[in-house]
Parts: sequence; C-alpha cells; structure tokens
Amino acid sequence: MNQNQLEQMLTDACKKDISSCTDKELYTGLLCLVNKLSKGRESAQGKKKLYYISAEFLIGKLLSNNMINLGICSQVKSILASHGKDLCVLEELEPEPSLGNGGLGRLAACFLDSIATLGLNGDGIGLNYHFGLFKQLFKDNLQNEEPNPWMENTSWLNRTNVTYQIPYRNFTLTSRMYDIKVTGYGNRTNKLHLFDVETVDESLVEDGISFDKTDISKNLTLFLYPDDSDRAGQILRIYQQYFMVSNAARLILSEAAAKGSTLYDLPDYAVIQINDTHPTMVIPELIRLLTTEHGMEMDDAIQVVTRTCAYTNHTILAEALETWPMDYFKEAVPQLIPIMEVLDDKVRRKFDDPSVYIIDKGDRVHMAHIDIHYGFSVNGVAALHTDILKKNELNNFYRLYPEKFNNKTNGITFRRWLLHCNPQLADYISALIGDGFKKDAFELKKLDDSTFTANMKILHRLLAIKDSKKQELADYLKETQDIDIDPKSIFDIQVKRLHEYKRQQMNALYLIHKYLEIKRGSRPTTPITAIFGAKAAPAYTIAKDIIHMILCLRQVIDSDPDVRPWLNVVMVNNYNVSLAEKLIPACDISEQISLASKEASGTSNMKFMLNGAVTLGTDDGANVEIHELAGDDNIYIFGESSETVIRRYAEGSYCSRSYYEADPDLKEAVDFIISPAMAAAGSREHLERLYNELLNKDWFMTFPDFKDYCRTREQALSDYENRTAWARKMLINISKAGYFSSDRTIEEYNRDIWKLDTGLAP
Ligand code: GPV
Repeated sequence: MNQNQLEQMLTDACKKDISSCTDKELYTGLLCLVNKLSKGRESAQGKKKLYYISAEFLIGKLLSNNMINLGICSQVKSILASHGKDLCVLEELEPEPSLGNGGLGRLAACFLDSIATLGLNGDGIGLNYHFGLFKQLFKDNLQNEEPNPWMENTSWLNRTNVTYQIPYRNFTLTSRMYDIKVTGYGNRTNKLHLFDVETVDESLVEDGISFDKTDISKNLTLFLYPDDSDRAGQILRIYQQYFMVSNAARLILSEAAAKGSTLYDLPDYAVIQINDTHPTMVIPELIRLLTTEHGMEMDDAIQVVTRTCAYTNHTILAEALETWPMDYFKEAVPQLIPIMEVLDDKVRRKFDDPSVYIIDKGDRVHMAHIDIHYGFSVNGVAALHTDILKKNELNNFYRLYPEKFNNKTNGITFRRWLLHCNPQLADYISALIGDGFKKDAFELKKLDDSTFTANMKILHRLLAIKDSKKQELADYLKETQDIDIDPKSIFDIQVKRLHEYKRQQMNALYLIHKYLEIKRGSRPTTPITAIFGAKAAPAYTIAKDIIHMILCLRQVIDSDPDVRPWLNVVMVNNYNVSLAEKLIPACDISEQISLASKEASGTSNMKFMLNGAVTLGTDDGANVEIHELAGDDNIYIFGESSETVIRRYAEGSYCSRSYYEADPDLKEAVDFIISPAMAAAGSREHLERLYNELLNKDWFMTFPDFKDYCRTREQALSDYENRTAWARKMLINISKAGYFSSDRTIEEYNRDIWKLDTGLAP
C-alpha cells in the first residue's frame, strides 16, 4: 500500500481531515485503521492448535506495536508529521492494560507476538480484568494503590458471541469471550481470548482497591490477583482460576470437535501450555468434561488430557508454589474433587513417596504435582533454573519422569524491545548490517566483528544514541512525574517487581554507603543516577517497607546539597510496560542482583542487554547465559554462587548479624536505615521493621554479597569513564543478544513440545 492510499484510509477512519482532528480523534482513527488492516489477515491454520493459558498477559500498549508488525509504522509517522502531528503524543493517550504483574505476564505477551510472527496456529486464553493490577501512587513516601481502568469505548477488545455457563457450587455464571487481535511481524494474526462476566460491578470498588469479596458474580474479574492475604481473597482466586480454565476447556473441546476430532484424538488437535500453576485446574476440568459430557471412560480421559497438557514452571521459591486447602475446592468447585481424588489415588498406587502425592496429609492440593503427573512436558525457563529443578526442587519428580523435563530459556520480542522502543538504535544497526536481524535475530552476531568493534566512529555513534535516549527519558520524567535527572550522569537502573529475593534492599544499602562516602568527600568522577521502578504486592509488608526506605533515602539525598549533584536516587511512580520502554533504552548499568538460585530467569536483563546496557549481576537465572555469551569482559558478575547459596540454606546456619558485626561499611549502611535523618523523612515503624528484618533474618542473604557487590559496582563505574572501551562492551552485548529473541524460544517450544505445522516461513 502506498502512502496516499494509507492517508486516505486514515482520513476515512477518522471521518474527517487529519489536520482538523484532535489527538484523541486521531488515536481512535488509527486504532480503527489498524483493526481493519489486521482483519485482512487470516489466523494461522492447521489441524493442531496451541492454547497458551495464562492468568496474566502483560501486553502493554498496542497501537505502535501493531503498526510496526503491520509494516505501516514509518509511513504513518510521516503522514502524521505532514499534518503537524506526532505519534509519540498519540501514544500517550492509549491506556495501558495492566493485565499482569511482571515477568511471567510479559513473557506470555512476547510469546503471543512470536507465535503469530512464526505463523504458528496458537491463541492465548486469559481473563479480562477490568482494573488490571493496581495503579501505584506514592504518598508520604509510601505506596498507595488505586484501580487502573483501561477499557474505553473504542478499544482493542472485540466482543464475541461465545458464551458459556460456568458452574460453581451454588450458582452458575454466564461468561463472555472478548478477543484482542495479535498481529505478528509481517505475518498472520492470532488471538488473545479474554473471558469475562457481564455482571461485574465496577462500583463495588471503593477506598483504593478494596471491595466486597463475597459476591462473586459482581467481583470476579475486577482485579488481577486481588489481595489474597485472607481466606475470602484466596477463595476468590480459586473462582477466577476455575473460570479461566473451564472457559478454556470448553473452547478447546468445541474447536477440536468442529475440526473433526473424536476427542479421543484430542492431542492431534490441541496442545495446552499451562503458564505456571494458575491454570492447572484445566487438567481436572477437561477430564471432568470428557467423562461427564462426552461419555469418555475415566482412564481414557486421563490419558487424552495427559497427552495434551504441558507445564512451565517459573519459580523455585517454595512460597510461590501454589497449594490450596481441599476446603476451598469444596466451597467453590466441589465438582472437581472426585476427579482430583482419582488423580491422587493413581499416584499413591504407583509411587510409594508422599512427597509426590497430589493431596498431602494436611489435605492441601499441590497444583504443580497435578501438572507433572498429568502433563507430558515440564520445562524451566533458563538453563540454571531447569538444572535446579532437576537436581533439587523437583528431583523426586525428575527421577520418576526424566523424559518430561526440558529447558526453554526465556526470550523477548525484538519488535517491542528494540524496533519500537529504540528506533534510533534499530536504524543504526540496519545501517551497519542490514535489515536481516529483524527477521533473524542471530544476525546481530555480525556486529561482533573488528570492523565495527574497533571503529571509533561507530562506537561514538553508539554512545550518541545512548545519550539521546537518556535525554528523552530525562525530558519524559520531568514532564510526567516532575522528576529531575541529569542526562550526563550514569544511569543505573533496577526495574522489576519488588521482592526480597530480587534484593532492591541491597541496591539501596549500596546507595546509602555511597551517599556517606560522598559526604565524606569522595566524589565519583561522573555523577550517578540510580533509578528504581517497582510495585509491591499490596499485602507484602516488607516489600512496602523497602519502597519506603528507597523513597526516604531519595528525600534525604535530594535535600542534601553536598551530595545531590553527585548522587541522585529516583523511584519512578507506577512502573509499567510503557515506562519500561522509555527506561530500558536509556540505561547504562542494568542491575540484575537477585540471590543466586532464586530468579528463575529474568527477562528485563535481556531487554537491557539488547539496548546496550551492561549487566551488573549475580550468576543467576538467564544472567548465567548472558555471562557466557557476553564474556567476562563485558559483564560485571559478583556474589556467591547458586551452589553456595543452596548449601547455606540446607545447613540452616546463616546468621546475618555476624556479617553486620564484621563489616563496618555494612554496619554503617544498615544503621543508617533507622538514623534520625531517615526517620525525619518517613515513618519510624516501617524503617525499624525493615532494619530488624535485615539484622535478624535477611532471608535472601544480602549481607554476604554486600562487599563484593560494592566492589564490583565501583569497578563498573570506573570502567564507564573509558568511553570507547565502554561502548565496545555495549556493542558486544548487543551483538550477542540474538539468542534472547522470543522467536528462538518459541521455535524451541514448537520443536520439542507443541509440534505444530509451521505455517508461512518467517
Ligand atoms: I511463579 N515470575 C513472575 O513474574 N510471576 C510469577 O508468579 C512467577 C514467576 C517470573 C520469574 O520470577 C522470572 O524469573 C521469570 O523470568 C519470569 O517469571 C518469566 O519466566
């Protein structure tokens, strides 16, 4: 399509001349145009279809991404420019759906993009949360939560005619399916199916994000993971999960039957990827539907389902592995109980090992155990993570089913995380090595050649692009959050959910230490800007205390004229996908500092790498693979190894206080948390609670790694001063990032697990 035709289509979609449109009218017009263009694209076809079921799909804003994938982005930009309009301004008008917490949900979104791009026949299935995750607000240096409404009259959601009756113990809900089109890069369009109930009552929410948890028909899809700190909240999660999977099961069975399946051959028509344990009930629900509504024998149904379902594990943290009391199922979905009892009984007959039972002696149901016994594949999300699953966490299962276990190292879509968020860098790469990397990310390897890495002009250009992204971020934060940052400073960024194992608190301890050093006169050569972005789960007390500490520290430093020119600590408000797209391209140092063994993979580490940030991290999750690819000279690795950490936990002898007593720098930093200066900025109660937690517990072992972390971070800061040497590290990181394309990950899922026909060649 040429530019004139496109301009005419846009004018038609806006129903008036482009120049006379308001920004909002133009945004809506573009949305309609994109919907229309993607309508022309068929879904990928094929006998067998993948269903990616996930409680989270953190899709982010869709307008620009869809335009990139439709191949009209640069044309639209120039059409808009010729009418004095700016796409960036229109982008700001699009609300971001916050249908996910973090990595797991964003991974699902990247996967949908790659599945469509590779022309695979596969759809996503999830829930349509009206308010998504909460919107974060800071008040008195504390996190507050508010609903995040994102659905507008004209939106990406398409109402369908698909509805089901979903049975609960003492009532039935009528569901409705909404679809969001997932447009692959230069390719087919698949779908994200989001189920909802029409009786949901948004007015139930008052005072932040609290609402009456009793009336399920009114509250079911209000929020993603509503506060589950009490029984009512936990049971609501069961209601949500069952709603998601019962709808999914019905859709899957009806699509297979429509294509001619007898359902005994379901595995030839469908493969279900279970994204962590939130959708696990799809297994008993399918068995239930096959036996009660399709006349299948129990043993046959179990066989069929086992050959259809595959499970991805995303964590080894024991507290994140879902187990639910049998009572909850009795209360919400008693129809599943006989099925789960049969599944458990079969396990008990076969294996004489209570650690692999489905229902334990305390009458709790271990969701992951259902997946492992009654699915055909179990995968971890990075090499180290899968190894730990096999050797430790799931070793008892690995010994029973070694053939089921496999690794699929996570990936990210380069359309969003390079072409969209950093067109300057993408264009420059194209100028150096051609456009091929956009289809085959491994072509980035071509950059690792001395014609590029030893070329001063190229290295300087790379630095200039980084500088321009830093300036853009500085302007954006000033305008939207009234945050001042110096674009000439070093941008050191840690953005991810707030969790103790990710150790934002260790980063903050370093910053306290640095603050005190500067105060004593030892100034850095280049000023430092340390940026955090993180939401804490509303009921996670210590995580909220850590946010409080960071915000108080910011205030202390901000009002200290001796230090503020040299060290700026910032926490951006309401970190989300859109902010990530602005922060990541501007980053110099990427903080990936989880306690070794605890971060299953991490995916922001990959996004930073691709955008030319250098990683400062532990040998954990996918950092291990980044380390191998980038090489020792192009990454900063510190801290104890996963083996040491696992051993330390096994010995149970970790004592944080002894580290505190032995290291005066550490002691000084920890004590500062409860100093008068900090207390004046915040609340003594929160700060003391965190101080005591660290001193008496420090469950994620920040103290043993503190010294090495400080030393390594200083090394990175001093290396930054040699600008061309640093630029070479950046370029080598970019050149090795191809492995982390989610296209590679999805090809592996398809090759080893899904085995779908590959439609169009990518
Ligand atoms: I379990 N992850 C997440 O975001 N939410 C969860 O509930 C669980 C896991 C994350 C892991 O923490 C990351 O290490 C990983 O990269 C990501 O899932 C995607 O696999």
